[in-house]
Amino acid sequence: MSAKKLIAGNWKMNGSLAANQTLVQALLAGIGQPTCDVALCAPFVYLPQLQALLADTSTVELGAQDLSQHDSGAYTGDVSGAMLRDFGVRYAIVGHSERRQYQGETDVQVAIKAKRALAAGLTPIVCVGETLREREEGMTEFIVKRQLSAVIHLNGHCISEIVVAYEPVWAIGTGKTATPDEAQAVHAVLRAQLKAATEHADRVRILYGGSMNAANAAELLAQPDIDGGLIGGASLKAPDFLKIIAAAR
Ligand code: 3PY
Repeated sequence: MSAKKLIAGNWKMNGSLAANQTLVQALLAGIGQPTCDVALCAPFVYLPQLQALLADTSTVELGAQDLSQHDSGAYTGDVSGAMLRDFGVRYAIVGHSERRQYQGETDVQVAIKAKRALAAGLTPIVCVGETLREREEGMTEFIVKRQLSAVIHLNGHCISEIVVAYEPVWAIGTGKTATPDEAQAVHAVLRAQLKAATEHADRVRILYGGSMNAANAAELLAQPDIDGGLIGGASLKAPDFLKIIAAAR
């Protein structure tokens, strides 16, 4: 178990200038001195707005939801790690299942993105997770290990600098959540894989994502290998997100 938990909101493609301001102000008004690290992963276009809204606090850090696998050049529409750093971004989600599914991102691309993030001074939040069919076929361990293994292979000794997020695809946006035991079992597999790769595996935070909410957070976060959460829908509601942050001791 790593020292300090991390609760990161994944806003996905949600928000507006007005809604973001209301949400961030409500979060800052209620957050106090959290015992965990907190981050908001917002759409690229809103990062400057969030940077300004969070300028007077160090309690909430900024995250992006993706970054380019390239450094710079003729890649229309891409945003590089260095550009994100320019806006005070600390984290970048890579390999979210929605990107693997809708943008066809492969394990190798995800591993390259993690490498680019590290090189730019960002902490990649590397998502892994199995589909319902894979779970039913008993493939969960094989799938998550294959996804993480690509990242370990390319990032070598830097692997202790990443954050991992276990997000069962069947629990994303469906309201279904892995039980604490189911989640812990997969987190233990990931921890063991990290241990085989680095002596610093205990400091790698392994987040649970996939419909974590105010009602189930405490039980999930009490598991020995669950070091935080990557929160979808519940991160868009200040009272719910604040309850999850409070549950992360
Ligand atoms: C969810 O909770 O739905 C997520 O995808 C978090 O990243």
